[in-house]
Amino acid sequence: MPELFGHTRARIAARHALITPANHVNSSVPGITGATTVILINEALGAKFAQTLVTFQKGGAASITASEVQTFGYVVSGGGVVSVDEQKAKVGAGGYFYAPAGSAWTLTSPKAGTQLMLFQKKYVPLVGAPLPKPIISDAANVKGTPFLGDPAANLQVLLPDDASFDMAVNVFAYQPGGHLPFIEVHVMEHGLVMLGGAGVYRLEDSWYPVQTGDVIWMAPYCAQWFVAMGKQPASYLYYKDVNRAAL
Ligand code: UGY
Ligand code: MN
Repeated sequence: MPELFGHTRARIAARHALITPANHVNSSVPGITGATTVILINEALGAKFAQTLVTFQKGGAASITASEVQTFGYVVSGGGVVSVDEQKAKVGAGGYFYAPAGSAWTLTSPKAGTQLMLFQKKYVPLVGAPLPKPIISDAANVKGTPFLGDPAANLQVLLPDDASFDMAVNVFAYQPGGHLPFIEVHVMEHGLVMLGGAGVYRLEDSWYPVQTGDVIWMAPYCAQWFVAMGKQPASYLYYKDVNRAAL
């Protein structure tokens, strides 16, 4: 989908946004060196979380100190060594980690061009629920399930389905023609990146052609629907807030 000179597929609306790789502008972020960092979604947009893409050069590193912020990181491409507190492991594409609030994390020895997608949110504790524990894992080891029984829409839930967690991150993979079964309208907010393939995303009353690398923000109650198009399967990684009281 080449863009015409002076045109963009990006759209920043009050309750949703689409940002394409052609729109990226880097920020300098404390703790990240030898890398380009693009803050794709944060409070400036109206979101209650941040979604950031880090692309490492050889010799680059991320070293983030403990705070009230929890971090989920997903290796979109390349690989490196991740540590969260005392845990340490090599991760490749599809590898991911979860650093709870109060835990420090690092990514070191990245292959040149490694892309790491981060979802970060201030942790909201729940009385009676223990703090979540650090995780380093791989999406390849997470069993998917047909979404609402549809084998053309496969859902992998990467974090434990447990009340300790106030965020979820999932991978949704669709066969060509596969689609969300209905137009969702819900209180949960989403941040999303297309991992592969292409399709059409409905956001409120607009329909957007989307492809690999595109990022979407959906505010709470943003009407949403997706259909995968083309000859290849399409997949996206997405964040949502979960497990906390309505009031
Ligand atoms: O988990 C979800 O709300 C998911 N079905 N939403 C989405 O894919 N846009
Ligand atoms: Mn949804």
